[in-house]
Amino acid sequence: MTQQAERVAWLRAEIERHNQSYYRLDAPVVSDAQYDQLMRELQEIESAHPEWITPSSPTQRVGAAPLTAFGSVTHAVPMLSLGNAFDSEEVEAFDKRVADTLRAAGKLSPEQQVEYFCELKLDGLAISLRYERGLLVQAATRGDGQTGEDVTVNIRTIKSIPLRLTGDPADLPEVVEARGEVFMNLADFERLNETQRRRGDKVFVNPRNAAAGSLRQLDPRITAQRPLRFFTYGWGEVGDVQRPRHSDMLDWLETLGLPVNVPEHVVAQGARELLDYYSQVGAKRATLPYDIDGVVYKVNDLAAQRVLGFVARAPRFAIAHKFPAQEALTALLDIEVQVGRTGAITPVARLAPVFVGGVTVTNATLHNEDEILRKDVRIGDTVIVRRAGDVIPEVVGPVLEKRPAHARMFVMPTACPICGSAIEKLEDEAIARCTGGLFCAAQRKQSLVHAAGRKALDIEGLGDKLVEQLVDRGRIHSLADLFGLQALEIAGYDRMGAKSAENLIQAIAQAKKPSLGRLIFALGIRHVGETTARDLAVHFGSLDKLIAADEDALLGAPDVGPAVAGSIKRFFAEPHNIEIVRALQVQGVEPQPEAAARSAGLTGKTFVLTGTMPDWSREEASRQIVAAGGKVSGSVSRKTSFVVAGEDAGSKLTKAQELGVTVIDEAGLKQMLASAQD
Ligand code: D41
Repeated sequence: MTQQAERVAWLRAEIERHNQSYYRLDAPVVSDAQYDQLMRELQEIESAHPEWITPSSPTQRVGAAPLTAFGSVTHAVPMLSLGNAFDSEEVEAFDKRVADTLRAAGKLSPEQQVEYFCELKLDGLAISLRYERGLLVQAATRGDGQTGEDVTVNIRTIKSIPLRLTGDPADLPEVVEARGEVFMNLADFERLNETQRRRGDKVFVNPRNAAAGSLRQLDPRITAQRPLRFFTYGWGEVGDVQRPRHSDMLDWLETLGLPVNVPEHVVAQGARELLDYYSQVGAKRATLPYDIDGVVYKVNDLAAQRVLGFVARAPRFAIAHKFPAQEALTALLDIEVQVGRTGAITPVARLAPVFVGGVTVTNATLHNEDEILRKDVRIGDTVIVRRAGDVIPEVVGPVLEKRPAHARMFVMPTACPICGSAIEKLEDEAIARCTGGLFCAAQRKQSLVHAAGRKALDIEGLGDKLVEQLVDRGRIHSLADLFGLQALEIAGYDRMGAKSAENLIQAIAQAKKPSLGRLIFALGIRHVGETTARDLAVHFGSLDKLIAADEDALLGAPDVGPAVAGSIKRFFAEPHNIEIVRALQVQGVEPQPEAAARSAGLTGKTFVLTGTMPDWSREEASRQIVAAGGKVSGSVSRKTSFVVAGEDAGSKLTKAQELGVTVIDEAGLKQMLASAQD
């Protein structure tokens, strides 16, 4: 070899080594500038000696010339599909089936549990990589499992995928096929969409579509600019390489330089440990840098896998345990507008009912007019609906391929659909507002619902349905009227028996002595949240002093700036609002002094405790939560704010995962309690 050819070989190895440390190990060892320097040098030599360029040179990752179509590839070993389990019973049934079969075949003793290998189920695209004599020669999509598309030139641009396997090709089988998932990290996806938006290019609805779209590019130079990643979870042809377990095979593939998601892998014995893995992964799902749609369990012993075999195209030795789907497709029937407490007009999508995230969704928010335009959502479209955790379902975007000819654009009404007042949109605000104020029944209702809320007067049993009836019947015009209600008159309302009417009147009576902060918050002054309300209560000491405060006095309160001060001033300048305050006093509402030290703490938060915590008994943890204003409940529901899970947490933890309730541990709870005292 000439000196220059040697230099080329060294540069290529060096650059690939840096690609690996950067993209696969997330641990760069050189600066970007040093890396660019090496790359430039290699490019210069290659342009002087084009005959030296090989497909596995790192310079080729920038993308070859565009294709006119993808070729097709027949997989040497078919790419299987995976069966699904949607709940713990199905996982238990899977484990039982596996154990029974293995015991019948004499591969498992009666007292032995089946050993499984647990992986995350990445939400990307399945790809097969073919290496011959250590060099990447072909990459194909899964397709129908038998035949896929040739995406080799695109796959070469993914820097975490080695173009050449580690080690001496003489020690490798002639052919090594690695299978895995191509995906995009969430942060990279956001960044990509940001760029797309800026350039006026197509915005992707989710990382999966972005990964698929990027890989399906006929122009690899575009793919090269897309932040794709890869994790190996299986293999096809591997010559005569034999290892006893799935985990050993992945270890081997990793030694060849293929990316394997080692930190997330767990070996488990029996169904119980599979469900533990599911719970643990569910608990940290939101903190993972990429989307997953479940976990995968695989019988670890490869001889046992062979005994189990396949049904149709799916192996009997593996199953995907899916998280409740957070996205679904449905028809957008109409877009209506809702009027909020402060008059904010929110467009709401009326949807054909669809099951997503564990519940049936018929409405989803579209946030505001600009958002509808930006997403290009039209009435009649098939849309993607997302429901993550306990947040309000939202319309992610339309499926353009399915847009019918009659799809029509949304037009923001110019008058409030409830009170007929003008709808206004200020220059610098995205939100349109009804100008009707408390003249608008919708705003009146929302204000009452707000005032009755947990963080305000906390009137149990006074929800939006009841408020709706009270306002529609003209029984209540303002917050003060609430305190004049009689049990008898509401006992006949929808869903109101004599007993619940009694309870409600009692709850209203109890609300006559709120802390001053809660009362201020209940008034619903714009920009005055619960913390500001409490600060104002502590600072001014009485409602009359707050009402009398001029701008300067308001600005003297903690964390009150011009926007908040102006808003308070305007609120009390409105005679109608002063009337409400006076009427409240007439009804006997007496705010109690705000204890300075008391903080909102965990008020309004409900906790469920499960498992054994390292330091605290459950009783001690309960005591701490209640002391900080929180509630402790025995069972998990959608209303649960947090599940505190210790060692050996069981079904409550699983339930929390299924409902998307946030799970924390004792340390997390302690942290929350500490910050609640600030
Ligand atoms: O992460 C994944 N999406 C994933 C997919 C995974 N971790 N393991 C998988 N294992 C298999 C078998 C057991 C058949 C080798 C899979 C898939 N298959 C798969 N992906 C798409 C179809 C099948």
